Amino acid sequence: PPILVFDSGIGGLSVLRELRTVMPDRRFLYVADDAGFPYGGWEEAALRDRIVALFETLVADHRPLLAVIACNTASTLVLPALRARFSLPFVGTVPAVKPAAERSRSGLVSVLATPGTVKRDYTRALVSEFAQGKDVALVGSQRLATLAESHIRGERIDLDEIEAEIAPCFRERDGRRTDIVALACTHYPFLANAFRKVAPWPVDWLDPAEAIARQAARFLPDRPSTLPEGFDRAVFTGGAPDYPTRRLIHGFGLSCETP
Ligand code: DGN
Repeated sequence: PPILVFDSGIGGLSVLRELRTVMPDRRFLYVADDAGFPYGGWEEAALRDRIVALFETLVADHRPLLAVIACNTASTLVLPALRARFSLPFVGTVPAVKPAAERSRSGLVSVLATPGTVKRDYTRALVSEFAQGKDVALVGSQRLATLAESHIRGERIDLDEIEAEIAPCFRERDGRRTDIVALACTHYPFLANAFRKVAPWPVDWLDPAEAIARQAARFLPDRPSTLPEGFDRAVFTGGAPDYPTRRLIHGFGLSCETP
């Protein structure tokens, strides 16, 4: 059985990449709920119901060993419901507030995410629990996940637009400046080079994918003796994806399927 990696789109591939490095002898099933993309603007109860309903089918059809919710917008909302409903282990991706706060020397930290993740009670609780004494800006962008999707597909992206989206992350107080920006949407690591190009000054861009992969590996201590034959697969809830998406998916060594 595979490890299921779930996102609203192709951003979770940034997590899949690290999962494969840490667990090279596992099979993966990548699920993109592109019919629901983007998750950032969804009403909370409706999004929770949608994801739990999708997992009813996914768990019944594929019997995964473990599921990685490679999406902050979903993880900050739906993990308790998934864990209550299904007996397999779930690993989530939630904003890396604690490591960002620990690593910052200036005390000015930003968390860049979707509007959904930024407004969650869960995210607010992380900040009050783990970033005491630090000045944390929660920055929600409606556009960046879509720009990342375009960029990953090889389309041109407008750097001025990216510059405007990340501008609120950069703050100055009493001669101190933001020195860490946590990437709290799995789409954003694909834009990291663009972010570096347009940032007003250098900062650490914190990508939690590797830590998530190591955490997932701890749930599966026994390694399979041989890798089962065949390809890792990708499933899109919106039906057959367009050509650039298929090319990208094949580039990740995944075969494309419709559910
Ligand atoms: N990749 C998702 C996340 O980490 O929050 C969200 C992308 C989206 O649906 N807007």
